[in-house]
Amino acid sequence: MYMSILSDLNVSYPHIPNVVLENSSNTINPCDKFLFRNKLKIMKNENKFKNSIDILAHIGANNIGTLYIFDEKFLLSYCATIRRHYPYIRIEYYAYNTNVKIISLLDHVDMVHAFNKNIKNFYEDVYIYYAKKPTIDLIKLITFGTFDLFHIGHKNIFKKCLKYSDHIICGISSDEFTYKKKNIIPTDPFEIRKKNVLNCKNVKHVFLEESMELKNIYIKRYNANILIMGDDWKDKFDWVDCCVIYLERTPDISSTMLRKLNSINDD
Ligand code: C2G
Repeated sequence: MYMSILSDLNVSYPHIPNVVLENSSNTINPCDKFLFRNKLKIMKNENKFKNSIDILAHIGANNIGTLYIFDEKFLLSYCATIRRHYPYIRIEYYAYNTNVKIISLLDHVDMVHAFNKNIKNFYEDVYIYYAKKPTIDLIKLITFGTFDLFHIGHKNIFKKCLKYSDHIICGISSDEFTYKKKNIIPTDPFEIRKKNVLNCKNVKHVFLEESMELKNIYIKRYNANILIMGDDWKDKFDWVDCCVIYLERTPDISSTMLRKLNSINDD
């Protein structure tokens, strides 16, 4: 019966790749990370998908095992359908406001990340009946950098992070790690770089970043659920175990430029 509905759909929706038929009928197993290891981010008002068939086809065709949903309308429209067709997909919802209509759909969600305590308490209200209660925590954002000769580009990336979280954790590269990355020793000692970063709004904690590969350990240690970097690192951290967002870099300013200027002035 199920197959016939889809085959009928095939007639009117030729762009549905067969893989969807297979996946749906073969019960996708998310722990088979090899197969469904890809992640999909649904940011606010992206409207990437016209209807549920579109999104179902996309999930199947791209082996999507994890969905990070920031768009409330998307959750309201498609969450139940996605869960029905892909029972094992992992769904994480980033809640930036409270919405009663959302509550009945949270049974289909594995994790709710709330922007602040007020929103967290709203979805944790004891009077809400959940058939399958999602884990509910706060959005914690992690970012990384050398932050040498602190400049407007660094300041801007922290400002842009405020849209996503009011709890920012920052890993600042050690001198050794910076030398490994860039073949230079930072001009500013770690304590100065730390002080400059801690001066930024909502930076709650700074730690020493010692290697590129330790990112999942840092993410786990600080319960981070969003990693943000400038787009000079685009796609470089898609392997980590949380949602990754790349933000536009501030043009025409860098520590390298300032270092060159300093050396010219010294001459
Ligand atoms: N940045 C920016 N605009 C600039 C310069 C930097 O948005 N004009 C951002 C970078 O994209 C990065 C952050 O500021 O997200 C810190 O930049 P760097 O200090 O140059 O960091 P980097 O040495 O690239 O270290 O594990 C990742 C590394 O630690 C990143």
